[in-house]
Amino acid sequence: MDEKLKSRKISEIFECEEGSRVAIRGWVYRFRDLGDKVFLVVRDSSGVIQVVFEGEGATEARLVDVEASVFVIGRVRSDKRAPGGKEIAGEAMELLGPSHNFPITRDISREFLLDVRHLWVRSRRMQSMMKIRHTVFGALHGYFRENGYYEVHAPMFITAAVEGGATLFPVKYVDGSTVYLTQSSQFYLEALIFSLEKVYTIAPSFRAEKSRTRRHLTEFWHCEAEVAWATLDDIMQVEEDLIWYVVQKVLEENQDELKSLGRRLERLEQCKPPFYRISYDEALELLSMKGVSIKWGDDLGADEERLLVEEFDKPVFVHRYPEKVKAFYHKSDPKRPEVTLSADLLAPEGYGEIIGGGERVDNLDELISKIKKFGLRPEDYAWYLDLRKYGSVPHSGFGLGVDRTVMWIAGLDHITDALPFPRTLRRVYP
Ligand code: NSS
Repeated sequence: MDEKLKSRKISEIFECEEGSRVAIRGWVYRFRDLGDKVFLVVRDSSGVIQVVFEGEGATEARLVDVEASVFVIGRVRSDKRAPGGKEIAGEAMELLGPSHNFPITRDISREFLLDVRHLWVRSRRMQSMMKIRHTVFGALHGYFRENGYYEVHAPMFITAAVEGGATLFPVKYVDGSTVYLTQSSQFYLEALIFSLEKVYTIAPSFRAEKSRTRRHLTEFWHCEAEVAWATLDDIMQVEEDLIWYVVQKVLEENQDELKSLGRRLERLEQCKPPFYRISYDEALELLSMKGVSIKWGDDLGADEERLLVEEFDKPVFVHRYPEKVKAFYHKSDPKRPEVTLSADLLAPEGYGEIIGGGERVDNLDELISKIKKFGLRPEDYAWYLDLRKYGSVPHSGFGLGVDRTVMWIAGLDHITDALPFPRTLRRVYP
């Protein structure tokens, strides 16, 4: 083999002049032996290209199988029939890592593809999703850093529930005590605004979700922000700016991936702020016009959210949920104490909630009475209560489910398709 010929990314080969001698390395995506000719479709992280071996050269090429890794040398040739209009006329091939009976063939049932996820991540679909996911994470960091937020980190081991005890994951700690995996970094972010004022974090959160749905993981990526002095209106503004920033970045950087996933770009292009804002009461009215009656005070589930978002062509905030459906830390609306200064952001096209947030209780006595009202013990929240004893300020924040956001932006059917190695009720492998 010609050691001096440096291998190039497959995407670069399409830019090369016809007749250029090139080398690539990658994996065999498809393989076809027509006797006198052997066709290999080779893929790398940047794309796929067809390589055709004839005569002598075909002997070595015949040894490969799907997903073998190869080093190929050949000349660039234009061919209208080849995907991308160019192919490589193969001259030499080195088999680097053989592959036999790659298990993903015809059986592509959901469960099977989850069992072999460590191999399915090589697929075009997963590669496109992961490239979009990469852009989403980068854009989240980009937005916050451009807008004066400090990135902070909170612990994963915690001692008291943020989002209710039902979904807490107990862990036996080194000293024999029981601690829990965090459901949200919110309380730590609240502590940090007294130092840095505007903070954010992107970290895993854990919930022992007992039900199997299209949108629940037991371990998900949570992007949370907290802002000193901010009101509910201020924080909704931040959320819509952030979402639009992320959507624009994906539209700029991932056209090919969106198209390969069959995503309709115009549905994303129209997600320009301002987003719609409706109150919980208005949401109930809308639902009742659609023939669904929800008792005032009950939460909106996935089905109700799906019905609601049918009415909107871009994301919609539902604000001022009743006190009892939102966690204890939500501040009551002074004009209507039975509702909270909370808002969920629902994504269009049936996706539903991707963000939950709002204004926090900042008064000590009010917080203690809310904790008790929810059947919790103030002593479990001692340090959190301290934040209301020393220079308390009004503040608001939110948590965005990154996997759900990727699911919506990429137009996926199931949250487990929005990350490479999902964790759900029944799955912790591979
Ligand atoms: O429960 S949340 O609605 N809110 C909180 O955890 C707040 N403590 C966040 C904050 O204000 N700092 O969760 C926020 C988002 C929610 O809208 C979903 O998009 C996502 O987190 N989320 C999930 N994604 C995937 N799987 C599960 N189980 C899940 N639970 C919440």
